[in-house]
Amino acid sequence: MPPSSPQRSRSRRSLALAALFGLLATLLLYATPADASAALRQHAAARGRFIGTALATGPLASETAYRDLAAAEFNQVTPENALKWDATEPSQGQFSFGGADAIVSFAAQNDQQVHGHTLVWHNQTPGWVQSLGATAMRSAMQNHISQVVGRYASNPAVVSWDVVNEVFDDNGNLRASFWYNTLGQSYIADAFRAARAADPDARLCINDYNTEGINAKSTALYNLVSSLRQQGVPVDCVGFQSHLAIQYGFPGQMQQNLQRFADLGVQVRITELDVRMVMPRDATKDATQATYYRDVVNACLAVTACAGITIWGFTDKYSWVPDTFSGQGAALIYDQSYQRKPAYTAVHDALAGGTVTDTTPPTTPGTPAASGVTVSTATLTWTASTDSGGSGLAGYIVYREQGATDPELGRGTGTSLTLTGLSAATQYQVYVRARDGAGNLSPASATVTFTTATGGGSGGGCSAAGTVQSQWSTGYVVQPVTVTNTGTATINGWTVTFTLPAGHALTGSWNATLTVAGQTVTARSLAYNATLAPGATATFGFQASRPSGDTATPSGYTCAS
Ligand code: G2I
Repeated sequence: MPPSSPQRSRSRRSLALAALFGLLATLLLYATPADASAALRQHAAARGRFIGTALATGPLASETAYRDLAAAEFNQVTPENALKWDATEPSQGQFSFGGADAIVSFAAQNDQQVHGHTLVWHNQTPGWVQSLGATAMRSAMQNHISQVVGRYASNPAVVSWDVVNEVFDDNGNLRASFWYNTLGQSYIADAFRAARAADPDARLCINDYNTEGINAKSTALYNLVSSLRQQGVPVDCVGFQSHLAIQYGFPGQMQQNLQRFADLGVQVRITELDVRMVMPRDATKDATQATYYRDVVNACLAVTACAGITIWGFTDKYSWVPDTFSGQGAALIYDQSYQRKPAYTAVHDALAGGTVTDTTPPTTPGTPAASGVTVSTATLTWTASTDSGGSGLAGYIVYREQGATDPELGRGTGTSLTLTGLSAATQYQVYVRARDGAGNLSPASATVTFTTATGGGSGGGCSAAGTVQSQWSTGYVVQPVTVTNTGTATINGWTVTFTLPAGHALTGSWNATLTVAGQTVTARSLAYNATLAPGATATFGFQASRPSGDTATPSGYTCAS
């Protein structure tokens, strides 16, 4: 470029500014000449994603360097602590939004979207909430959500919320928090409904850690999200915290895990990324850390429904890690002196990378043909789709045509699939959609209709029994309902029916798909627990509400296979 060009003279002016304004102008320089050195937010925006940081109110108020980098590099922010219950409602009905407002107005000034973290959590919640009885606790939760979400409902900067945070233990059981112990599982659905009522336009997320890879905890989360959505609970998004450590390895199958959630129809996002190490830092650890950052960004970029990545802070000067994990730290992308680390470059280069996002869906699969229809199974075969978008054909999903939401009946990678767990003597109208590696779904194929055989086949047979695990005046949890193959042949799918007393309503279920017609509940096996050898058992559970004072519980558990 000739020295006299306008571009160059703008650059000279930037240099002059640098002398005057120090760091701010240095950032301008970085942003001026070439795309390759643009800020993280510019590259992220070009990929249709956000790159964010958690913000702490202290340094935001007191440090220019902190503010300038936060503004220059990120197009999304999450208040690290300022929107938690202990900050916003320290005593009942006394709300304080000073810290949160400061972050929201900073974000608005800098064209950044805000993610609200977090409405219902077992940490950083004042003692007064924890000691309430069930009725008072439920209404305190609903009021808190209504006030906090309501305050920002008309603010265009605030676009999403962590409605519930960390509801699972690592083994996949629901965490025995004071919320769960007092209210049962129903607090989760109630929290989402309250948030939707307070801001119908906000995106509502469930957030957790150690759910990045495919494991027991992420599978429990997957089942919960699937079941909540089937019940019409407004869960729009799943957050994967991603507090990683180089000494523990990278989560297994992260991209596939994000994709399976995306296939439920939710947005996914990386919400609290950091990668810690055992101190002291060295170049080898920094390099390994950089690959973790790169791989997380690439996993998100490979999944169309992944909205973006929030890093849990940006400078090692301010990080929760050393306070929590003694002897560990250096988890972020800038060091304590605001110098970029290899992890910064890794995030930058991954966001700037040349991989073109595939937005082209595969072609429509052929009309499926049904064969081998039994009491509970049927085999479908269809002609293949093709994919030209670059990510390649990843497989097919079979859906049941049912109206507003069509449940998934199974998925596979080939052009034939045996459906299991079907109900006896039932008509099914099904269709197939192809899926590519980026999660794009093809149009639906034409449908095929078949009817399963009548039950009671040779050697078949199963029984079911339900145990009330806990109950309170207005509800109960039945766990487990144990399904036993009492026959002499393997069964491929079971259906349990039972009677719900009048006035009772299901509020949650797990490990089976439950539907209600009048007072009859039908629970169908899922792909992973449909097959039972003779004598083998599977379990599922559910929760229901009932009128106060009613002590009845469900009865008449009957199993068919
Ligand atoms: O623990 C890491 C994160 C896990 N997921 C949920 C996040 O909300 C959580 O964030 C951390 C914050 O980064 C810390 O800053 O949550 C911690 C508490 O649960 C936060 O630490 C607290 C300290 O424990 C308090 O002593 C301190 O007063 O931060 C408070 C405000 O600085």
